[in-house]
Amino acid sequence: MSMRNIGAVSRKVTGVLALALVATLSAACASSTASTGDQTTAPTATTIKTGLLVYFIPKDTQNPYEVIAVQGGKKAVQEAGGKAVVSSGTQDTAAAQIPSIQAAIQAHANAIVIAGNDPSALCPALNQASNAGIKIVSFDSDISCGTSPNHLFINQANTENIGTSEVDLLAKEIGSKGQIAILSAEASATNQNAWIGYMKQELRKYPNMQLVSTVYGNDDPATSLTVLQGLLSAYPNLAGIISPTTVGISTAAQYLDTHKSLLAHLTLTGLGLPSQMKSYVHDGTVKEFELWDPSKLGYLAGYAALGLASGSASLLAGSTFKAGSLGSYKVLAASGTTGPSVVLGPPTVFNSANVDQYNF
Ligand code: RAM
Repeated sequence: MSMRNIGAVSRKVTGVLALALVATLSAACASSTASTGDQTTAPTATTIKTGLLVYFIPKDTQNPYEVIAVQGGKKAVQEAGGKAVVSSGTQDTAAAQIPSIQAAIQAHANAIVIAGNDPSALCPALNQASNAGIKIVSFDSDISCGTSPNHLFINQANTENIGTSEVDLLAKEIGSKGQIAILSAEASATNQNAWIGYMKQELRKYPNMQLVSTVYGNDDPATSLTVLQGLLSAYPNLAGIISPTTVGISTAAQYLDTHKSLLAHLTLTGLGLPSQMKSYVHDGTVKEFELWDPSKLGYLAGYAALGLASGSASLLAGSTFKAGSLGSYKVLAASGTTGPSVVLGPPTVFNSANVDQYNF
């Protein structure tokens, strides 16, 4: 082989080696990002890292439901040797949550767990957080950002089941007939709107039940009371109200409790905290309502965030992760506008027979 050929071969070998080195390095980088970066591949770690910083951003800091949920989340983070910060506004708006997302970015948080007050308005800030390496988990009320950022939604129960079962509960109590209304929270809340969508679908089974109005109390007791009173004066013959919010149903129950003559024709049901509703169940103002344990929802969301930040959980459909004392949970495939999600479990129906057994 001539010197020129040797030179050519050696340049070729060097080139091949260089390519091999680049390939090896990029494979190494890929596998290191796969552990916490590329969340759509299977989990690469089996344990949760210690010292993780998780920001919990509930709908607001005052709603008792949200307070209980983030307490559950904090418990998960503390169990895993991490640090939890709870930050949000006092009103259920996306604008009030954005400063908390910015604070999480500034603090170099490992994960954000957020209940969306709006499906899309939070996306740019969350995308910025994701680009800074922060894992995004939504809980209670999802965000709808497509794949920017990729995120995992921790759903309290099957969305369709929550919506349809509330209509079925009311139908049972009012003999499937009469005018009904919905007392919701914020008009932009993804969870409320998804449930209301399924309520409307379920109402097709009850041709004699007529949905006459949906009003929004913004998860603020005073606003909820005002819109409730407006509803009652606009529809004096209302047969039923479904309030799929703990703030709305407790406000309405309190009002009906002091205006008992309305109970002659009006039935209230929806989603409520047993702790807020038990006295109204025992005095006959409300017969049945539903919910799940918000602290378990927050705890599960906390473990999802810890897992994503550690590489021991992923967005891959069918992958599983451990959620402390709740055991193992499976990631469900994206469907419709909902991305990968995890469901806590079926809701519980509360009535006079069981309402005292729950401490949330
Ligand atoms: C309210 C909030 C929350 C909802 C519960 C049932 O506290 O609107 O988002 O999940 O009710």
